[in-house]
Amino acid sequence: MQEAIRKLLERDAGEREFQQAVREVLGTVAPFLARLPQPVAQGLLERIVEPERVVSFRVPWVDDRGRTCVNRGFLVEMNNALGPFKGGLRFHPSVTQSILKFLAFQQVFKNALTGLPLGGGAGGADFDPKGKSDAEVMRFCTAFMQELYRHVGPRVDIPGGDIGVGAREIGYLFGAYRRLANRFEGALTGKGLAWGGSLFRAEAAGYGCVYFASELLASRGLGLEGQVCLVSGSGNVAQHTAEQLIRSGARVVTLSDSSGHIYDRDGIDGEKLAFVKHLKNVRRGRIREYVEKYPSAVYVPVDPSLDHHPIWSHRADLAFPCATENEIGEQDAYRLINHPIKLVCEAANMPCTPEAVQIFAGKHILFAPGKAANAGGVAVSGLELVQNSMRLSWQGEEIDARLKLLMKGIYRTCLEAAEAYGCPGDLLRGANLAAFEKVANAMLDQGVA
Ligand code: NDP
Ligand code: 2IT
Repeated sequence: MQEAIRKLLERDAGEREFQQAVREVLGTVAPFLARLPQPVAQGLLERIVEPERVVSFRVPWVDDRGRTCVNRGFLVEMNNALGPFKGGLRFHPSVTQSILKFLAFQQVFKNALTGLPLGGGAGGADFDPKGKSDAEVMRFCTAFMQELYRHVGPRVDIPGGDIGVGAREIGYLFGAYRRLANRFEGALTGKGLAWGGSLFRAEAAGYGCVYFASELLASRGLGLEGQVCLVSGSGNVAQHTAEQLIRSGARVVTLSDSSGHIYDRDGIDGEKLAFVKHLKNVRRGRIREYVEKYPSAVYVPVDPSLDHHPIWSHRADLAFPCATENEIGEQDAYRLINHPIKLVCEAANMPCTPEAVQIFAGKHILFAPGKAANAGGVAVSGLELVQNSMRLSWQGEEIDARLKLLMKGIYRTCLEAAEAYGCPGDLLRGANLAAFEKVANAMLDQGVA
């Protein structure tokens, strides 16, 4: 199988993140493929790693000093066998085609697990919203949408948020879409509540992760109460993961951004989290300011000379990586298993390297794979679309109840697939096999399309 995957990816040489994501999924689906005649399986694999469409475009805009800036925008439409393309938009200087292909590939299988009729995609640009004025961000979003509007729409491709794309950016993008398309329709998710957004969309990815982790812990007779938790990041997913952990009686002791992390041994409570939300979402400041406000906490700046990330060295029971891909490497995993950590829940997309995942598996650490655990975000995006089509909005309690049910359902789906394919308890294989089976069967039903 490894050789077959290598051959499949020959054309994508240099796309490191995409290759990593493909290997992770295809490396586990041999038991499903073995049921198909060899030529059918081969044709399926060749189609599944090839995006339906990749659009790359110039995004020219003018900064506050009157200078012309040019960024590179992308839209990756990976697979629409189950429904219209859907995935996040990422604005970050590190964005490349490889990163968006990895996100889009993962999204295909994540969306399949939600049970909603959604295909998978992703988009974004190498634009850095950090340090830009609101007016600059708006000009960039307007310029980005000048190309994107040709490709998106409620029946075609419906992007939502991801790193660097939150409520502000979705607002500017939607404003531009509405004017360019001359239609008011659900072409984006994560919208404001007054103009087609859904209650609980902002909370969904983080809350959903905690609901998933809670199911997994319960299977071992454990609960969240009193558990010491490491949370990385301080953006949308980290804030809401921390919020739901705190509500569940767990003790969150870390948060981070790309410059460093804070460690608060007393625990981050509701009031401290409200400070972080204001710092990050309104003042757009840095996490180091936490220790100016709460001096008993410590701040540790990033040290690029280290072979590990010190945030994972603090003793804890549970780890929730909520920042970005590959933030838990081999050396971090060794530290985590020594605590010993009881559970690692991937709230970000692909935050654990393949080596780290192997180390956790070797020690039978409970492991919640991102495509299952963080699917609550896109699932509530799916519910936002349903509300838009029906031209109504549901109450918050109704959506939270649906989110809980969805996360329970995803957990059960992974567990049952793992059981059916002879790897009981292995949620990563279970998630991949259940999702791959669903997407593959839809593709086979629809012929060579
Ligand atoms: P945000 O932009 O709101 O927050 C991202 C956080 O991660 C920030 O604290 C940021 O720090 C940090 N970060 C970003 N890039 C890096 C990096 N290269 N190195 C270190 N830290 C970094 O994004 P989200 O919270 O929305 O997304 C976080 C993760 O969750 C991503 O993997 C995303 O794909 C995934 N995800 C998001 C969903 C959503 O609905 N938004 C749903 C499911 C998954 P800084 O401010 O310094 O950049
Ligand atoms: O990774 C993800 O699932 C997201 N960034 C959410 C995408 C969405 O369409 O809501």
